[in-house]
Amino acid sequence: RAASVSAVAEESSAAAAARGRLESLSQVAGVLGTQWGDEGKGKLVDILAQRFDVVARCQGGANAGHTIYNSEGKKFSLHLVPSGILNENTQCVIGNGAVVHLPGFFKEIDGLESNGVSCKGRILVSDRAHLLFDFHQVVDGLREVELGNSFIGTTKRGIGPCYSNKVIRNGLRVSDLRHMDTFGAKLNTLLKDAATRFKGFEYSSKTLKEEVEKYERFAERLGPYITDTVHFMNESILQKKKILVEGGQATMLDIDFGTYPFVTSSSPSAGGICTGLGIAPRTLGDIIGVVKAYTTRVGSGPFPTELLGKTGDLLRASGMEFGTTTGRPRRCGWLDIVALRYCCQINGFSSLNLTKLDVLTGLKEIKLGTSYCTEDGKAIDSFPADLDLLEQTKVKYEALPGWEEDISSVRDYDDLPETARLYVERIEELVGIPVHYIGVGPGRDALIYK
Ligand code: 2SA
Ligand code: GDP
Ligand code: MG
Repeated sequence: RAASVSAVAEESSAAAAARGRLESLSQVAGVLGTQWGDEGKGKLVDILAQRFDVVARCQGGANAGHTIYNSEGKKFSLHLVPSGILNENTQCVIGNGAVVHLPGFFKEIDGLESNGVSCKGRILVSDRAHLLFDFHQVVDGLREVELGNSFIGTTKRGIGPCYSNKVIRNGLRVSDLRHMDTFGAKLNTLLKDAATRFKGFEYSSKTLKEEVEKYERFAERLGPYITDTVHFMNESILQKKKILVEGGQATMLDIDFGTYPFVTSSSPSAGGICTGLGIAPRTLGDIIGVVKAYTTRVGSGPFPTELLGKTGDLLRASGMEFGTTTGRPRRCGWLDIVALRYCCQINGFSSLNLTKLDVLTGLKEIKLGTSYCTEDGKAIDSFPADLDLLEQTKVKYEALPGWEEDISSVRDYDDLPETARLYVERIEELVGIPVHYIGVGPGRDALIYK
């Protein structure tokens, strides 16, 4: 009896910690990636969505892959649909800063609906969001081939080419679906450009006609989803609704702050929340940075703490590090504190969610990359913009002791092995931001509230 009483007490202290954390979150909050993506943003958004009225995506497109599990343990891989969708009271928004591939969007919705997740009336798509066409995906692939050995390693979801059209100002937006009379001519301009630019790209008036007809059908189907989401978001704020913003990718893949040109074409950092949703900086409250307990990267580009040997393979296998969208194996390495500090400066996180701590179980020693220096030992004070310098960077590591215990069912911070707590607290100390959430498994319940 004493044991069961203490089990109840233990359970309630974890539940109380969870309630405290969830209740204290600001009216408008954000969840952003801090590394090179796939930190586990979707899982946190899905959990926090219980307490939010609106979950909004502000950038990126179907390049994102957010894996979440419902309370029965059923797995969902989301790409464009926000990770609040499993919580039936949450309204989901795809903001103006996102790029929308309608065939993929409807496929995702059909998949969710056939798995019992109702999407009707629950997803609003910005009339200002840009349309991403199949041809953008073809061009994405052609650009990668053209780059030869310097390829970026994109997801080939057409992201760069679609944002290029947005920035060069000839893209088509969701609101263009209301003007099908001029849609074909505008699309023709884009296709003509692509055919002029790429030898391998061909199209005919027949394919254009078929594409326009397809979009006429999409226009009808999308009608009920199309919304002035800038107005919706701002009205929701005035009505005191709780809004959670879900970032895709991460700061180290940011078009401005990432390891350019090995980046995505949008702003996955805090600034992207305002530009991608049309809400004012002053409305933002808590911004939670999601940090994997080690680092992964998919695609090309510098990765100073990458582990090319056995330990990297071990992390990939135990962390199941394969792309959610493309299935590509992810490169693995130690946690890079220099890059994380840089990311924290840019985003001003209120707290961190350290994820996948369970994956480190069994390692004798865990390393943290704490500083960079040049080949001749000169200290590098900030995260370099210069890729040549970054490629030659030497990382100095601090080694911490590991733990053997299975931590996947721990829910109370104090029940973690001492060395696991030491690891968490050393990260907090090095970056100066508290860790409020710790992931110890992929499931919804596998979260410690600290
Ligand atoms: P893109 O397709 O133009 O955005 O690619 C440019 C770079 O951005 C990286 N990128 C990503 N990195 C990690 N995860 C992403 N989503 C998927 C996932 C990736 C996958 O959740 O696993 O399945 O491969 C994502 N999306 C873009 C990309 O690798 C390029 O380095
Ligand atoms: P996102 O793009 O940031 O949402 O992350 P992904 O979904 O692409 O990749 C994260 C992967 O790790 C997914 O398969 C998650 O189910 C899984 N995951 C998330 N948090 C944890 C955790 O704490 N432990 C373990 N073992 N897996 C986790
Ligand atoms: Mg992902």
